[in-house]
Amino acid sequence: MRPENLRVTLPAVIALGGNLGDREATLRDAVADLARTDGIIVDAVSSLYETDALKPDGVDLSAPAYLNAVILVRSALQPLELLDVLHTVEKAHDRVRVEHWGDRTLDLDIITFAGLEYHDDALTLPHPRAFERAFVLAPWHEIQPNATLPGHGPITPLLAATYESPRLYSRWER
Ligand code: A4P
Ligand code: MG
Repeated sequence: MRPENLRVTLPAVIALGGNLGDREATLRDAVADLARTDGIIVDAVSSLYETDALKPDGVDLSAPAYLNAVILVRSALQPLELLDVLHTVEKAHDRVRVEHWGDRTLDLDIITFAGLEYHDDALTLPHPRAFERAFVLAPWHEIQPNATLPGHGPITPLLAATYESPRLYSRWER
């Protein structure tokens, strides 16, 4: 590699979810979009898990079920730049924002970034609801069982404390 191409990267965990359209194709395309983005290296991809839709009032079995996955990346981008990339990829997959926690083709969230604890209007790190979400913790645990969530500790007991059981939908094949 040429010296000018060396870039410092930091580890981040990204969660993917969607419950509209061809969910599997959308998630696979989104991972491919991120993997070819300059400044993002995808190190690991979890299996896809099917999960009941969580709405502000609780699990909604009348809503289409989600597929969820988690990826481990190294990012040469700053956290807000990474968030911009995620929003661009969401838009490319016809994400529309109508209802809070509403049905969507694609949601991309930064779960952790280099162990940072940070909050402003655009970004909260770690993701404020990740600690209690089986649809984040189960796929994350599959690919990084010793991970810890800043402010909350190891993810193994966090996952054990959740009520929902994500169902293995399909394994990741490149
Ligand atoms: N934002 C702040 N911090 C972050 C972060 N760490 N990562 C801001 C990503 N975004 C972050 O998000 C609203 C704003 O959050 C963004 O503009 C960004 O600046 P959004 O994607 O526009 O809206 P949202 O996703 O509907 O809202 P929210 O509150 O982020 O929802 P969640 O917590 O992402 O939950 N049920 C199942 N089974 N599986 C799911 O994946 N997802 C949700 C959405 C609800 N129910 C689900 C699932
Ligand atoms: Mg979101």
